[in-house]
Amino acid sequence: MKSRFLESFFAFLLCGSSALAADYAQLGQQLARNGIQIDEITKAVANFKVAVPSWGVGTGGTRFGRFPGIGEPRNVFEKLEDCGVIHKLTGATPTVSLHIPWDKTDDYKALREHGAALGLGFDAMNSNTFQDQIGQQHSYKYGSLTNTDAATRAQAVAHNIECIEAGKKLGSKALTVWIGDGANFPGQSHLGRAFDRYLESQKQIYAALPDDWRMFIEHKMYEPAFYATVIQDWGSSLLAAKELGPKAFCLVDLGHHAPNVNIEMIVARLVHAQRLGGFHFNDSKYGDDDLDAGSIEPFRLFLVFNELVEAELAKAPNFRPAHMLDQSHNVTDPIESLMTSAIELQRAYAQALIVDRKALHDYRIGNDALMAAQTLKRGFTTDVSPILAQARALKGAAIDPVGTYRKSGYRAKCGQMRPSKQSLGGGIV
Ligand code: RM4
Ligand code: MN
Ligand code: MN
Repeated sequence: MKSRFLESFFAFLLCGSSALAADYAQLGQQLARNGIQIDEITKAVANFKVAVPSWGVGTGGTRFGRFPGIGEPRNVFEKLEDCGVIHKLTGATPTVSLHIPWDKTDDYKALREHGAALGLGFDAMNSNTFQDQIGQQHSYKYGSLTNTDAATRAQAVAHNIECIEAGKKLGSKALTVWIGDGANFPGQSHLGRAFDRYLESQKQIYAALPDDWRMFIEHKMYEPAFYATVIQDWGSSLLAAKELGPKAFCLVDLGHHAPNVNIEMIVARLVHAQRLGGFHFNDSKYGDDDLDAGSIEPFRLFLVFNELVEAELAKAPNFRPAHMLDQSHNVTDPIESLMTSAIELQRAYAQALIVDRKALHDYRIGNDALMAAQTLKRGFTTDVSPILAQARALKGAAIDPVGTYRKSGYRAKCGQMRPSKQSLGGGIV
């Protein structure tokens, strides 16, 4: 499907709304009473961007099974088309993050052009050494970058360098490295030596990074390794980033922590260390559930954005976090989930932006815990939906993205144009 097709599909559905004008004016008056100019917030929200994960536009699955949706994209070119729809309707997702080899193609130039025609660029490249590929010489069953076998480590290093090379052709500027390496049993692995091997491998990948690239080190507490994961927490991630050099940063995936961990606190510390590289936004109830951002714990998301706004206002050095979604959609239309998630991030951002920072500061200094908490929470409890809709309207995106998408019939059309491949396997994507 070419971009002109997308234009014709949605153009007639992008229209103004008198209800929005009234709601926006009313919220504007309310915020003005606290000295906040609504148009400034709308402008900031309109500038907010988040990358869509290519692996998120197909229907996800669990290790128990996968229930495919209608008209799923069958290759990376079709994935980009769906990403184009998400951006067209939200105006918030101008980039896509690819996963290699899932998105491998022999014509990256054509892929880049295809993206450009859809208004899309490329965010961080993701390597995959947590699965074996057909024809692969050495297995990652017992680890990749930290494998005890040097040839296996070398193969994993080479794969990451291949991802950088592909990314260069696409205009990407970052490599995200997440490995599942670890142990299922106490005693299985020497915890210290595994980390040493990790650093040794990562140094080789780091050496291949172009000067204007960044490496994002993504930690995850467990899964697939259930006893000990080599890069299991932000401490290990930060140690590695510091040892590797100034182009290495830590990536926070919201689903990769122990239950009840204070993630906004981690964000604050990484900002302080000048090593916050970016996020994989999603939500979770129990583990790495990869549910839609803001669907389970919107207050937590708000608190994370509160730290980001604090850092932005303080002009924290080296503060340039990449925003990316990392979700798996098992029971919803992925396009709808991804649009909704991008909007939830903008909501959390807007809510954090309207917090009365001066009052909050004064209450903190005066040790008025109750009023400090209430001042912060007022941002969260304010319905900023008119700001989000106005930001979209200004950009020519849809006031109601999901409604517009449903009316368009895009999914049904995909069902006709993309006959499904029979697949009964499990798997994360
Ligand atoms: C991992 C992690 C990575 C993602 C894979 C698919 O749990 O979140 O970011 O690349 O899943
Ligand atoms: Mn992730
Ligand atoms: Mn994950």
